[in-house]
Amino acid sequence: MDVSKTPEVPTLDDLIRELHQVFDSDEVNVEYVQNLLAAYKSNPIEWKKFAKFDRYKYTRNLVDEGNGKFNLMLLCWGPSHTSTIHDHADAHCFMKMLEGSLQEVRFEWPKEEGTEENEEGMVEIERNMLKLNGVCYINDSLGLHRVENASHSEGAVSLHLYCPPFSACQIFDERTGKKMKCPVTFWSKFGKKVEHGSPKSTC
Ligand code: 2CO
Ligand code: FE2
Repeated sequence: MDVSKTPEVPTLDDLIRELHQVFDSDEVNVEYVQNLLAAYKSNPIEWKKFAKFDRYKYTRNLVDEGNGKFNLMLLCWGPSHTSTIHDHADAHCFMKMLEGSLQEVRFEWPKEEGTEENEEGMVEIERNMLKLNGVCYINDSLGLHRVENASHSEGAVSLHLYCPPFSACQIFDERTGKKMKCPVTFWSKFGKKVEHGSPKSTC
């Protein structure tokens, strides 16, 4: 594979095929993956079957398990839906907009609990607007983030790739920096709704 050239990625199936190839190797070339995701132009016909919304909370919808190397999922954000501030469990996180737009707010890792520096709450580093077909990347060394659908009327859909896959992350209280472990659950897998036992926990 020549990583200096980005191949054409006409369809979502092509994108998934290319991603399988890249993540076959143990080294992740972040820039190459970003370029691949950017090369795919969102076509709703190809991903509509995975896009399942909930009224109250954004949903995670598993698209592909990447041979155990990565998880590819669609996140569906209703108007005003927002995530908590969270980390990415030592994984690479790539994110591409498929519909609508989202705001990403980045934060520094909080100082130790109970110290004076911690009293001001969490420190914001930057804000990025993610527009249709745009791509962004984060990992724990770059900080934490919260993702928000700032629109009060329009939904948004984003494609996320996590490598390696993870089933729990940490969430943070913006005011105190206090952290909690939180499971990462799916609303649907491969286009089929997951039946949640109780409690229906997701962060
Ligand atoms: N990591 C968040 C989640 O899976 C979404 S924000 O983009 O990484 O809920
Ligand atoms: Fe995230």
